[in-house]
Amino acid sequence: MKKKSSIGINELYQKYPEEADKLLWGRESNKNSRRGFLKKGALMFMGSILGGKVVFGEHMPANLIPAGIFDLQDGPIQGKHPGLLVLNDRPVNAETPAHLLDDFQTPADVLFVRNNGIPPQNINPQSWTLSIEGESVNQKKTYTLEELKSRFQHYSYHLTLECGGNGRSEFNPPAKGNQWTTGAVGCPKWTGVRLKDVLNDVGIKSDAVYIGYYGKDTHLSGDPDKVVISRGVPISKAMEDESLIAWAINDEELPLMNGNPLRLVFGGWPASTSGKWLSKIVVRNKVHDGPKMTGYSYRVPCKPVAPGAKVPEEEMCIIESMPVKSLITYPKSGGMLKLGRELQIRGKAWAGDLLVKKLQVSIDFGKTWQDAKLNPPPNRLSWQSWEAKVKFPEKGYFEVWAKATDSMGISQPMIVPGWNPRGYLNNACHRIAIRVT
Ligand SMILES: Nc1nc2c(c(=O)[nH]1)N[C@H]1C(S)=C(S)[C@@H](COP(=O)(O)O)O[C@H]1N2
Ligand SMILES: [Mo]
Repeated sequence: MKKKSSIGINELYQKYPEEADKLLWGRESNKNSRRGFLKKGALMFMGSILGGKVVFGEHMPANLIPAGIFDLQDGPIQGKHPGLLVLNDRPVNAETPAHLLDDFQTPADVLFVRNNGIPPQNINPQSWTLSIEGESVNQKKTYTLEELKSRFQHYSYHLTLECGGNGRSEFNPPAKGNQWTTGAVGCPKWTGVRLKDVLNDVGIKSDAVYIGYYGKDTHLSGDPDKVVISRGVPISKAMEDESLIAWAINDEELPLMNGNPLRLVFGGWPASTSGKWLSKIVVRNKVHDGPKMTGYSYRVPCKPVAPGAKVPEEEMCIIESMPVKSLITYPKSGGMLKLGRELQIRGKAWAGDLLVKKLQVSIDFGKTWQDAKLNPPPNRLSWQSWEAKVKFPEKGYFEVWAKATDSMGISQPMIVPGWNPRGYLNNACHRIAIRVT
């Protein structure tokens, strides 16, 4: 059975109406009764939640959810925006519709969630520790969260976090896994300490080639000894200025679902490298080999293959920097516009370790392109905002397409690129529908 705390109020009422009433109203009711027999105390308690006396409370049927409760809810996922699209609820996976990514700094409650296991319960930041160990450290060292915050300088960076499988739903033949459309991406401001400062404080050996992370989430099987996911990055990426051990998003503590109280953030690389609920980092003298680091996980064929091809394991390569990509975040797809009026368009563009140097839009399915105004990023590895104005020549159905080009001159493809067995790295152009009337 599902944990009740992990389901929404509607589902709770459908599955456990009596218990739900008890939870909400503070005492038991009878399925067919009204709430009239509830004690005054329960009604007053409910009133305090709803912001006023429930005037005709005694007439309200039992097992009916007060409508005002919905306004108080933060959606089906703890601490997250109700507009997220839930792809899976065990483990929790939810993506962000493009129009909710219009802020330059992605709000914490809007950032997508990709869990491979079950987030830890009852987190106590006071007793949280991070250990640095592995064959390539001189000596294991453990820091409390407080020590990390007090002993090292704090840095904030806008860092783009994108799941390697973002866009997977478009591959054909289909790839198994979360069927992300466009929303497994975001770019909040992250605050923490530099991973390199901590690694230098511990002292790493000259044979170090990779780091790997371990988090406090638990395996879906319930086996406490089974590691959910343990990935990492080469030591060169770990030692970059922007590689953070972070405890804050947009100056607030991390949402539980995004790794509270501590996580890694490697901007521009598959977000699977950014370990959540971080409790241990290992410094390795070889490529890290934790769960989901090997085999077909987060790897693509080293050389392009035909769609549906069987690829031997040894011909799969680890994904590093993510490819150039963009989103149209305003307007929302499906809007209408009066003929003759100009349409304001806005969006974001990012390119892994690189800069985006050009953003173009098209209203004729890519036949012609018009340059958008592209803004510089506030720091390396941040996405960039862009805006454009377009005019439509006549009434009818149009699509607006956006195409970004990186500093190496590589552009987004207009259709789904490079099929691969697990459906990673789809950076095809984003498009929205507009009806001109
Ligand atoms: N401990 C832990 N870290 C993790 C994961 C996880 O399941 N457990 N998922 C990874 C994957 S695959 C992605 S895409 C990102 C998602 O980060 P977010 O949920 O904060 O958006 O976290 C990564 N870090
Ligand atoms: Mo991911």
